[in-house]
Amino acid sequence: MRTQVAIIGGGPAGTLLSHVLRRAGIASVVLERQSRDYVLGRIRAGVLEWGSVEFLRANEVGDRMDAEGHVHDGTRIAWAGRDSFYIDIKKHVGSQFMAYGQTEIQKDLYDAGDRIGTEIVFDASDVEIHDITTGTPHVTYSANGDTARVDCDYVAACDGYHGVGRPTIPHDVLRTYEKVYPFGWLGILSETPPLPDLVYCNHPRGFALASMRNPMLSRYYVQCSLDDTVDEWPDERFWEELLIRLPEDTRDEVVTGPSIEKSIAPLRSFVAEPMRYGSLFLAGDAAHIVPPTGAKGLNLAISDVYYLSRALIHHYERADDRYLDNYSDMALRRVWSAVRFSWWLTLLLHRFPDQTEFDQRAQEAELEYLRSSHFAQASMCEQYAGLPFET
Ligand code: RFL
Ligand code: PHB
Repeated sequence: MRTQVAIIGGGPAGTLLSHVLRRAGIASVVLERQSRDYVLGRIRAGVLEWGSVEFLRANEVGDRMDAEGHVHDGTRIAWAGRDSFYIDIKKHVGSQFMAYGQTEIQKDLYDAGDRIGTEIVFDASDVEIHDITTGTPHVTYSANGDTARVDCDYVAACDGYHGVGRPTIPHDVLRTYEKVYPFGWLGILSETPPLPDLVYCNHPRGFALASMRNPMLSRYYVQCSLDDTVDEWPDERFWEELLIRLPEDTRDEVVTGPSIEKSIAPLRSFVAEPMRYGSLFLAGDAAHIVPPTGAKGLNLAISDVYYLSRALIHHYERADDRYLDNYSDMALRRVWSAVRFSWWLTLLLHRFPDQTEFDQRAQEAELEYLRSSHFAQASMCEQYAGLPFET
């Protein structure tokens, strides 16, 4: 098989890239290790920056998002059981965000792919990248017991944190930066009406977050120990803990019910540089991970695809490699800014096992500053809403 761009990973980054390229007449093949149903069953992100919303719209995969997603002007923050305060993002920076599940975006992308004829191979195992510095790379994989080969001009590794793309880059070229946090997030989905706003809470017993997917689907999280298992958290315990951590002004509004999904995710910050090696480009979680506190992971995957698709389109349509050559630097500027913001918000809102009384008081002072200062709120809003894409 011969194509122009071989894409490894059929998550949001890989499928969006193949979709945008296909619209520009550039051929690609996506190799996804899992089945389509498996990918669609993973519950993950729920918040889209406006730049992500506009990029999806511009590529005609935004209709259902616009019909079913929920536009928000701001978000709530609470601490130490006090009443929450509203941070009005629209007022401070003129931007909004959209609550729309990653699962739904993934479904929209697969459906759009069926319509416009993008090529996705599901259940592709043993993917390997070859000759990445030669200018004539190829990728091999196994499917249905056979081995297949894809010859291509470029390889885009959109294969997430545990993929094969990043380890293909030699150790003496790749530089990685990592911070692991000493807790996880236990998340549940329940078919109950959500609170009207997202509410982020810092409570003495740990962080909590109220979020949503649609008018009858709520998403809630509580900070938990890394040793905890889902079995140790029956629904009754989850709801009891969530209600303790939520501020009084929101507690009474929460409608509880049986969970339909429950999972624990560890929190990590991670960046790999550079995001290009020879003909290989990394995009999305393959190159970077952020703790979910800032709601940035999916948005970074989308902005990487924005930069990479533009670079490939300029290469094929105009023989202009300026954006390809700048891809790593340009993408990493946005990545580091989101990594810093996600780290900062994680420090502000969580209780750390080794937190001293000094740390505690400094954290409270910062929360008070955020509550009372227009400037602190504007800075947070600018980053939560997402920095603009570079031209
Ligand atoms: P993905 O989604 O991991 O997709 C990678 C795909 O590659 C496949 N794959 C392979 N395929 C072939 N061969 C191999 N060797 C392969 N190895 C892996 C995998 O099967 C998979 O299908 O990466 P991508 O596309 O870069 O997308 C990134 C996002 O999924 C991720 O950043 C977000 O979900 C993070 N995230 C959030 N991001 C936000 O922007 N807003 C949020 O509100 C938000 N909330 C979250 C989150 C992540 C969470 N978890 C579970 C970590 C909340 C949570 C709880
Ligand atoms: C979610 O709805 O899953 C969600 C929302 C906001 C975050 C993280 C996750 O910061």
